Amino acid sequence: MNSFKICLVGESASGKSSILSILQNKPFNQNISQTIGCDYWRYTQENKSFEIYDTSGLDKFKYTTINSMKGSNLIIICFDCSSNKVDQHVEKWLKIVRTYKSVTPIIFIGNKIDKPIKQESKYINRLNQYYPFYFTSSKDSQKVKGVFNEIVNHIIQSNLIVERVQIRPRQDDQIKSSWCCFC
Ligand SMILES: Nc1nc2c(ncn2[C@@H]2O[C@H](COP(=O)(O)OP(=O)(O)O)[C@@H](O)[C@H]2O)c(=O)[nH]1
Ligand SMILES: [Mg+2]
Repeated sequence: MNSFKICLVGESASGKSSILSILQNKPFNQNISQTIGCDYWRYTQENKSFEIYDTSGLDKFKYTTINSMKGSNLIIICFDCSSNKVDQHVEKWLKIVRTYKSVTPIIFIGNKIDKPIKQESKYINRLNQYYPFYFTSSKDSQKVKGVFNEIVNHIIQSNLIVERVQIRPRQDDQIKSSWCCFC
């Protein structure tokens, strides 16, 4: 497989678009504009092509976000480490992703490590036993690129990638009916 689709999801303002723009060699921007629907960027590295989908965490774009996860080889759930609602946000997005992408590998990026962390999260420590976690700050471009390279190498080398699968809700893990399936 030479083409990989990676989808960035997570709460609004967690820094998804900032991470993507750092990967595009743009400088950190405190006033970065909000993602409308979904953005897309494609790059090639060592004969492999990567498509990165940057989604919106806003409720009004929820259908676009769910639809953007379709066909992903990897889903990255991004969260703001400095938020005092970090557990709620991570739980919410994990539930959404597991509902619609039951077999796609999931990894987490905790962003904004340049800011003070409110308190250590037991919930995240527990999740860390089951999912890979990476931590970064969009203010540190080397760190963002390093983390992304690690993720890409990790997923390719460890055969974590599964074939692209259709969005299908898990029977045992339905969430609110307002989240729609685009099978
Ligand atoms: N301090 C700090 N601010 C960040 C970081 N990443 C993003 N931001 C800021 O957080 C806000 C939301 O970022 P954005 O990338 O639009 O988040 P998105 O909604 O998840 O795409 C913007 O003001 C960014 O400049 C970070 O690592 N550290
Ligand atoms: Mg955005």
